[in-house]
Amino acid sequence: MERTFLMVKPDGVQRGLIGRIISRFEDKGFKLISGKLVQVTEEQAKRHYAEHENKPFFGELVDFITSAPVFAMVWEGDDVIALSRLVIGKTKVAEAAPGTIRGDFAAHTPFNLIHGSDGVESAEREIANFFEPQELLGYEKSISPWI
Ligand code: RTP
Ligand code: MG
Repeated sequence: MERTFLMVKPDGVQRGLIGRIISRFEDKGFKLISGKLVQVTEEQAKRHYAEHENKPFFGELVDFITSAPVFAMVWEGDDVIALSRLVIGKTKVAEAAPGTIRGDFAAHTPFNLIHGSDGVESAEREIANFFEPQELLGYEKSISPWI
C-alpha cells in the first residue's frame, strides 16, 4: 500500500482549515496513519525543500514554512501520491481548479495551504523527516473492500 506525506502549511493552520483539509482526504477514502502539529525547524525545512535549494524563492519558502506550526500527516491508499495531488490542485493558485483544496481556499502563491509528496522516493524521505517509524499506525478500516 502506497504512503504519502501531506502537510497543512502555516497559512492553513492559521486560517483554521486543518479539519476541512483532512475531510477532503477522508472523503476520498484514504487512510490517515499519523498526524501531529509541528513547529518546523530551519534544518528540517531545508531538508524538506532540498530540491528547491537553488531556486530564487528558497529562502522565502523556508521562512514561510517555519513561521508558525504546520499539521504533518501520513496517509495510505492505492495510488495515494498522485491522487492526493489531484485533490490538492495545481501549485499556482491561479491555475488551481475549483473543487481542489487550493482552487477552493487559496488566493495567493506561495500560500497554497498544503504540501503533498510528488513521488515514492520523496514521500519516504519526507515521512522520515517528520515521523519516527513507531508513529505510523497500522490498523484495519472496515470499508476497505469498497475503497
Ligand atoms: P508542494 O511541494 O508544497 O506540495 O507544492 P508543489 O509540489 O505543488 O510545488 P513545488 O514546485 O514543489 O513548490 C514548492 C512550494 O514552493 C512555493 N513556490 N513558490 N514563488 C514561486 O514561484 C513559487 N513556486 C513554488 C509554493 O508554496 C509551492 O507549494
Ligand atoms: Mg513539491
